[in-house]
Amino acid sequence: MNNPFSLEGKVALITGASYGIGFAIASAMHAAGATIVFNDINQEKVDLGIKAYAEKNIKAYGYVCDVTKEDQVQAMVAKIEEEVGVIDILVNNAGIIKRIPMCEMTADQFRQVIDVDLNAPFIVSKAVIPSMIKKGHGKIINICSMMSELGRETVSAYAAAKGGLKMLTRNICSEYGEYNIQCNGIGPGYIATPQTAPLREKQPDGSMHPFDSFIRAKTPAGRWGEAEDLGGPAVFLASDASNFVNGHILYVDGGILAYIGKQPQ
Ligand code: NAP
Ligand code: GCO
Repeated sequence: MNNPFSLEGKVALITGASYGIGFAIASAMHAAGATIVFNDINQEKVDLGIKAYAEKNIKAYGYVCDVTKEDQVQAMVAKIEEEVGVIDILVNNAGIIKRIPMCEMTADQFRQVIDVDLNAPFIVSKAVIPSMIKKGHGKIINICSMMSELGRETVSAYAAAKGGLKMLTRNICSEYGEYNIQCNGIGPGYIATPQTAPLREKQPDGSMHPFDSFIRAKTPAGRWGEAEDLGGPAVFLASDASNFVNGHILYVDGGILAYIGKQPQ
């Protein structure tokens, strides 16, 4: 019986994957046999990514593309199909966050977050689905968030985008499931990457950032997640092992969504 978790012979595009969560997911998919394709917003970041993959003995194909620009995305997908092959697995990973109190956030700042975190997954998914239909199968994995379920101060745009991304995931499942395309989400908890670095900075007196202590108290595991913690769940959702899993958001959060938080001692 074939290994249902194998990604041998599959082409995986992970957006925004020069580093961080995207890089860890791409590395895990490579270990499962996938050919890795990634993009980043400028050549310098793509070159950094190619070097970082090479240091792990991964030959990755890198493309410069701003995922919010439909013309760039269409051109990138066409180039990938010509140079590497039809995309079997898409991970909509590229994302930004702006931590600003809502009433101090400009409409343009709000729109920028929605553009990358919600509009871009729509644009990139729309670009890859036609070839997936022709090929008879496809996997789309949207990187959602705990903020697909919960809010907190200063992340209104991000939570709105990630909440919308949860429903875009369910809608792609609904519209394209009949073509053997599975669209699911991964909802990471708090992961130690450049995106959350400001929340973990040591204080001037050397103490932990208050948010760091807050998250550790809210996570049963008592720790931040590592980007590598997302690799296995991503391989599962990219593989034949999940062919009857569709429209599901898999939370990889150390249990934070299940837990009221450490009680006072
Ligand atoms: P990160 O370290 O900030 O990396 C984000 C990546 O997306 C970077 O490579 C960035 O490229 C790229 N990107 C941003 N805008 C782009 C655009 N318009 N076009 C192409 N690439 C673009 O973030 P991360 O922590 O790895 O997060 C990755 C994903 O996981 C995001 O969707 C994030 O919302 C989500 N997430 C993160 C956490 C967490 O705790 N870290 C938890 C839940 C969900 P540049 O460096 O060139 O800007
Ligand atoms: C924040 C964090 C979170 C994480 C993640 C949690 O400021 O609250 O950046 O948004 O990035 O999305 O799942």
